[in-house]
Amino acid sequence: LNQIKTMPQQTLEASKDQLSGILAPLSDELRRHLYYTLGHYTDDGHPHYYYRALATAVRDRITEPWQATQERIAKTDERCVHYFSLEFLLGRSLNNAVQNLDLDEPTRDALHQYGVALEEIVEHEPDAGLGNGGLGRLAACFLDSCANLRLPVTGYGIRYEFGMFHQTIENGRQVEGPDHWLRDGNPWEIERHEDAKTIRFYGHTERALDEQGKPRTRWVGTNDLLAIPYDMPIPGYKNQTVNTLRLWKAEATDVFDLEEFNSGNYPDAVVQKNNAEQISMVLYPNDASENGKELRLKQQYFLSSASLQDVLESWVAKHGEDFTDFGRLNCFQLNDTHPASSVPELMRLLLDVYHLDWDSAWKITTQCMAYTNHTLLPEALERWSVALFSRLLPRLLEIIYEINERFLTDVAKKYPGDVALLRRVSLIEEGDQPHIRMAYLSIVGSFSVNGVAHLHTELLKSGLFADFYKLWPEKFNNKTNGVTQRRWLSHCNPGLRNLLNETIGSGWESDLTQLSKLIPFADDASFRERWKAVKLENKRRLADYVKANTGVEFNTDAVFDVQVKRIHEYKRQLLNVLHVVHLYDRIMRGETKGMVPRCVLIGGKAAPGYHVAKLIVKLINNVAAVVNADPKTKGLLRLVFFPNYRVSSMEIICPGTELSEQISTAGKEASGTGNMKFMMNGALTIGTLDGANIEIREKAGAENFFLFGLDEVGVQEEKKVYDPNAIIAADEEIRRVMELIEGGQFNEQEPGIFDLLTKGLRNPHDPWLTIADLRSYIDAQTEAGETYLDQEKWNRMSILNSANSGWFSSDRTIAQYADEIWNVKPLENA
Ligand code: B1N
Repeated sequence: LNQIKTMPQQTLEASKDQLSGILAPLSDELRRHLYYTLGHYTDDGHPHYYYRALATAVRDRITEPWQATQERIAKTDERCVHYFSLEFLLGRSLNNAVQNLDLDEPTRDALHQYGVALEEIVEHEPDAGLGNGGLGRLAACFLDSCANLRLPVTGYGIRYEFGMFHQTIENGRQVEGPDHWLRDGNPWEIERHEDAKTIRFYGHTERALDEQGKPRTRWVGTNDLLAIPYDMPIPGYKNQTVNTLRLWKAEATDVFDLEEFNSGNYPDAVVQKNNAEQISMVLYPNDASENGKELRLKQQYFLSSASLQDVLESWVAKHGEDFTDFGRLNCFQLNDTHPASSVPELMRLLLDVYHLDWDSAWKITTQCMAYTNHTLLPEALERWSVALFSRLLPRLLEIIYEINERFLTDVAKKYPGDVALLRRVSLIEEGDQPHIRMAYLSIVGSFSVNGVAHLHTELLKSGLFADFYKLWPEKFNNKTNGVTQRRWLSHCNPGLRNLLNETIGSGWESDLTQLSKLIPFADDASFRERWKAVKLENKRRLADYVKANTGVEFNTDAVFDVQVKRIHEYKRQLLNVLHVVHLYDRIMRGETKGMVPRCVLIGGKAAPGYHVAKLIVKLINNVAAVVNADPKTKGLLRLVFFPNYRVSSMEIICPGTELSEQISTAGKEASGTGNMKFMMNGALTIGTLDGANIEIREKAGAENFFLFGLDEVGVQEEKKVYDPNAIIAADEEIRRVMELIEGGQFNEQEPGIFDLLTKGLRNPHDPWLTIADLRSYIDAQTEAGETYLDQEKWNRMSILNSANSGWFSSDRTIAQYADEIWNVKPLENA
């Protein structure tokens, strides 16, 4: 190493050239890694070792374009983007890399020598479950699209030792287990100890004059730890571009406290190490809710500080301490308010470390920060207690106070005398225990604020952020979410991929709008047959998967009706269950005329502390047990709760789905992204006018979407008069459904356990208005069922959904971020 370090630049370049010729054909590399890297004889290879060896061989193939891309990014005089997110829900990487590097054939050939199939090997990769749900998966789709579009974008996150918990079901209830995804090592990461950063907590601030006699603030007496970066490659699609996802791991500054160690106090010596490493130990499993824990705030600041230091240090290495162009050449996209401490932290670094004056630092900060909001739910809006903040991050609190003071002074100038306005927009919520409003801090510190679907952005402007919209209308914009078709169509649905390629060519893989070429084929009966055959094959695959994971048989003649997403009251899995109970009731009454056979699958994780969500899981499982055991339902109705739903299970579930359940209370689901995956794969949607459903319906055509329920305005109106008990009493079928559940049909052994749920449904203050939408939902389900009986019609609608899904590619979303927020251009080819 020292030899290389002292080599002159020319020799270094030359040795790189030599290196690039080192790699042998992939099959030799696979053998080499099995034997030399992993120490395994080729014939004792457990499939797990094939996975590791293959992943390593494929990663070697990424190294050169990765290095080349990073060098181009380092050299560019154009703007670069840094995407800050507490979550990146990547799922598996091997197949993605093989596909994007165009290594499918050599990979299969290489595995052939051992008589194993790629499909079998990829199963041995654990999901990188570094996220909760839509927000984390969106970040992963965005990275894929950025690399596909050759944009200079780096992701920054946390390398959680334990990702999203593992869910099992015992006696119908969710049981959480640890997800030790790194146990067998991670071939996709490169540790870069040399780029470690110091992160500080606690302590206090002091003011003193520096050598030039200028007043300076020093943050002293801190508790320090290290952030160690681990880089993961994000390969673009067949374009020689490889971006970086940099994930930080927390470590103690010194592995052992030597004094403690030498004095024989061995256990105490490791305390510091353990405390430090806690910060990146586990992902908080709360989706769309905050929990206010100190460790969570530590995680947030840890990410912000390490990542900002990283960008600033690279800047200084290249430009010296001249920050004139920093704001023009950098953009930080904040994925919700989780990394919002980046605003005061960038100010701190510019003021206290690089000694800029306030106005210059603030100008730079507001030139490069951009904020994406992902939810309107009040329980998810982050507020940190001032007391906690002042203890943990005293210097940042001072800076936040000063931002607030200057901001309120400006507002007062614009709206003299409006004290109520000042109180409303203040970054500090006053009260017994004052809190910092992280969303407001993000808005004030950013040049761009965006929502994630048209309706969501409109509601932000007219509701939650109305005062800020009035102050700065130009900051607000919409970026409707999207998903990557490389994973969510091409990779997960090879049957459909082949049919598409034969029919319209393969251009859709990097330009999804080309799917519109399919529209005329909706009227072609022979094409419809082929479409249906592909779906049938995917349904078989899904049925096998369901059988293997739950023991329940899905009949492929039935309509496959699916709702997979986090379990949350606003997503209304309860509404789905009520409909299943209604179908069961019809079957028991013998009223099955015109009823289409249905297999209903529900999957998702409940936050461990969310009691009602966990009870909903229990209800689904109990209803499933009764329905599936009753001989009368045979051939007509099945219900399963799919355990441990995750990215890799969606890759099998989504292609086999025919009816996509998107049934949230209008105004509550910011966007949804599962809805888009299903649409691409030819499922029809049954849904409310919520989030991106509205845009899905517009693109698909109203006649190709099963709409039901109140819209957002209707929800507001209904809340004034809502009387669920009157609705139940007046509707015979709904009354029967409630009586079945309340009568203990599904909990004979455990009386009363579902009372909380049924009472909630009957409560006039039920915020989710489940009973208000139930009649309309049942009718829309009936219509969907009748449509399914006309297979020609159904398949036509299915083709048109897929053909019109081009808008929902994250390539489109990212192109809009690049043009309208980031102002970045694709990297030139080397
Ligand atoms: O973000 C997705 C949207 O498609 C979904 O509609 C939205 O619910 C989801 C705190 C969240 N919003 N907020 C979160 C996640 C973790 C956490 O700790 C909040 N997730 C969403 C992508 O835009």
